[in-house]
Amino acid sequence: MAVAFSDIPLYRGWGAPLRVESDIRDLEVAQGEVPADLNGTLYRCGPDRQYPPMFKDDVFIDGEGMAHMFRFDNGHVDYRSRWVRNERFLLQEKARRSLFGRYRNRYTNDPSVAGKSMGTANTNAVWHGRKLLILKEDSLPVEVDPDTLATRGTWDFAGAVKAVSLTAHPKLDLHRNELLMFSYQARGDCTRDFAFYIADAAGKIVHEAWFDMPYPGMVHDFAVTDTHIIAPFFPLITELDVIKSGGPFYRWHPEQQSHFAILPRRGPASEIRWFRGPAVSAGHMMNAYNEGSKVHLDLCLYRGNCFDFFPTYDGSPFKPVPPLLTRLTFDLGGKHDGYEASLLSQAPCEMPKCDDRYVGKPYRYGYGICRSPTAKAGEMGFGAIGRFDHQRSELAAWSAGENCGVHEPNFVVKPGAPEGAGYLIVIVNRIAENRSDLAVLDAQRLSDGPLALLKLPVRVRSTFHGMWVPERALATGTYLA
Ligand code: V55
Ligand code: FE
Repeated sequence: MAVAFSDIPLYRGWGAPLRVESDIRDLEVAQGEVPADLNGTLYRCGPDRQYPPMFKDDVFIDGEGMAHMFRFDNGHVDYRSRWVRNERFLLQEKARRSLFGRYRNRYTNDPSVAGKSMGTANTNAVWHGRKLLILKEDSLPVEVDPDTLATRGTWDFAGAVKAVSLTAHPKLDLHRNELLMFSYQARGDCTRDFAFYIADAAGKIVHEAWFDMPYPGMVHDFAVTDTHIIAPFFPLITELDVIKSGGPFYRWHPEQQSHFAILPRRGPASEIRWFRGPAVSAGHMMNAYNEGSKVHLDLCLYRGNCFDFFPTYDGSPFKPVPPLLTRLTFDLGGKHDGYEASLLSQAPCEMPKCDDRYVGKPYRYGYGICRSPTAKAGEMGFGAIGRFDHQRSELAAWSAGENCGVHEPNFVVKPGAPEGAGYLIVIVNRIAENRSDLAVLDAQRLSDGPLALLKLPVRVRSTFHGMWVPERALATGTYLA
């Protein structure tokens, strides 16, 4: 069977499968200078189609994982990308075609791969416990070599994780050197099990708590405060009869409620407080923190379904809604199960981040991809990097330019520096030129433009998430001194 991708918008232009692994020593410095104190590695991960999908309309989040790294070494930057060679990749490589069907729907797979992992390892990368883990929420992490990106294999935390999957959005507590993680549908497709895990600095599982979700939905991200974790449940729901008949893994159920479980970080599931509200959704959380008995959760909230490719259960049409940075406030001291919502900015934004030292703490600055200030009315135009100043309710932004896109920005902590003093590193899509740049921005002076712009001769197909790992953290396994 000849390898040919269908000519649909998903695979045209910037979306065209790349399928190339790159090694570039010494990226060209097109503008400015790489800061001398920037030594370490930016790891990123995204989807790229290994072979044409079995169902041509399959969703873009189902591409096989490609890991990318930019290593900064005394003003030099080297780039490398590698496929994540997990079980699915190797099976398909041998067969020279796709063997896995619709996104997460094992009932649509080729019979030859019955019982094999569908994991695509395409969403995020985290360095913890001296391991670089590539993550996808439908399966267990895959360990790769932090210098070469060579795949080492699946990691189940030395057998301690019994859940069948782990989130692609764990939270790193840089102060306690802990990795906080969860699994949803943790005993398999359509199960209501939620499992929360904490791994210590050595990567040993030191705490777990299991509880039932209100429905077997999608839990893409969660949030932590210094004392609690917040697990959100939005009504994008998996239904066994639907997937058995070859349908989508999730359908939007606006007639259901949103639920939030708040429990002490090390507490048993019996200490959960539940809060409820109307059907909303969110992919990503910016941060959360405590204020007395209150818990604040800042997230990019869609007042409706955030995924146009997961249909409404009753066939009613998708209604696009913008992601708006919103603060939800839950009162653990009160008796009712509602919460308050307040808008933090009018500007749509996604891929929210904060200074990693402030995860779970009161914080002033958040970052993300936002609508370019130069975007024309009516167009979404997510081509800018923004810094939200919650204290002054101000948004500072840098737009990458006309017909350019930006990936999630990663914050570089300057040890000992006050909150927000550091760099943001961002991959830029130069769409007209079909190639990418890497921009280094001063996080406190975004509108001045990049301190350094590194030029790639190739396209870095859009990535979802990643992290900056300082050289010191790669050597010691810990982040703060
Ligand atoms: C999301 C992303 C995924 C996924 C499920 O952004 C949800 C939300 C990158 O893959 O599998
Ligand atoms: Fe995500």
